[in-house]
Parts: sequence; C-alpha cells; structure tokens
Amino acid sequence: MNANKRGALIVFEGCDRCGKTTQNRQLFELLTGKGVDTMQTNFPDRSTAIGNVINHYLQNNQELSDEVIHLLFSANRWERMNSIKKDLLAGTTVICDRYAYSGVAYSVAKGLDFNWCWAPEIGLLKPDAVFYLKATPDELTTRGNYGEERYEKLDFQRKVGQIFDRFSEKDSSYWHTFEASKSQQELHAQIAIVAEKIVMQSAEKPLGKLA
Ligand code: 2DT
Repeated sequence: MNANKRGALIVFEGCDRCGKTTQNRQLFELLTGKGVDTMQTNFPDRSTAIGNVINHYLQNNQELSDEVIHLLFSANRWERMNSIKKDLLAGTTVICDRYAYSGVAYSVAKGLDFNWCWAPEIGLLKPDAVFYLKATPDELTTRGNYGEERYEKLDFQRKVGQIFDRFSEKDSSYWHTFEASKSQQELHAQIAIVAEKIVMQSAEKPLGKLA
C-alpha cells in the first residue's frame, strides 16, 4: 500500500462469451506478477442478497419486470461502491468483469430507454479504462455452453453489441476496443500494454464519478 498512489479501476466489457473472464484473469496474474497490488471483481456480484435475486432471474427461475431487474443490477453495483473505493484509495488496482455499461446495454436491448437506464448509474465510480472486447455475436455462438443463460440469443447479443459500440464512440477517451476474435495470447499482449500505462497514469489522478 502507498498512501499517495491509488489503484486503477479497469473494467472489461463485451457480449457474452467474448473472453472477458479469461482476459480479466490473465491481466490479474500479469499485474500481480509485476508487483502491482491487484484484485478481481465482477458484476453482477451474485454473493450478496440482491445478487442472489439476480442469479435466480438469470437462471430463469424468477420473472421480474425489465425495470425492476435493471434497478437491482444497478443497486448491486451501489452496494459494492464503498468497499471498491476503499481498495482503490489504499492503492489496490481493481479489475472488474462488467459494469454500468452492461447494465445499460442489456436493458436497452430489451427495449428500455437509454437515458432512463443510465440515470441510476450516475455517481458510481468512473473507470480509468474500459477494455471492450468487441466480437461479432455470430462467432460467439460456437463457444462452449452457449444458450444456457437468459440472454444468450443471437439477435439479443447483436443489440447488446450495438450499445457497447455506442459507448465506445461516446466515451472514446477511456474506452479501448480490442478484437475479441484474436487469439487469447495476442489479446492478452495488447491488453497488457494498455493496462500497465493506465495503472501508472491513474496513480496520481483523483477518482472520478460517472456523469
Ligand atoms: P455474467 O455472465 O458476466 O455473470 O453476466 N447483466 C450484467 C445485465 O443485464 N445488467 C448488468 O448490470 C450486468 C452487470 C449480462 C450475467 C448476465 O447479466 C447481464 C449477462
């Protein structure tokens, strides 16, 4: 821990099965190996009471209106904010699998209004970088166990991808797009270069909030 230097908040986003989880783990291992104090987290965080409801919903065991589940996903981030902030300020870099952008992308793909969806995310910690693993959903259906969870339908994933594209254009100052169809190693190498830069640059910057 270093009293003056904070950790970076790095988020991975992308459609289902784009390889986020693998890249998240590989980045964690790389940074840890280089002596950067790093932790991994993910949203939804299914370990909380709200996360438990979300988990039932995702496994098709519980029906909830699109609005209700949207707000629960957002609340699930809010309930983690204080502890993530504490870790960042203590100098720990946090690598996060999905964030507010997934929240908006999946709900807008269901037909909800973009601005309505973004509203509850305002004020959450702003990531220092979003690593967007961009894929053609058609490629992803060939990956293992595709279709088991609620959202793994081709048309739906295409819509989700379009919203991520919209964010990557709008928030291009901190969104970094990577081609998910590249090999794991190639992707990792590209991500590592950007991540190391972000960790260094973020150390001196104040934490931001989503606006
Ligand atoms: P995982 O397969 O990554 O566990 O995600 N989702 C996620 C939303 O609809 N809103 C959100 O705010 C978040 C974080 C994306 C489970 C699914 O939940 C979706 C896929």
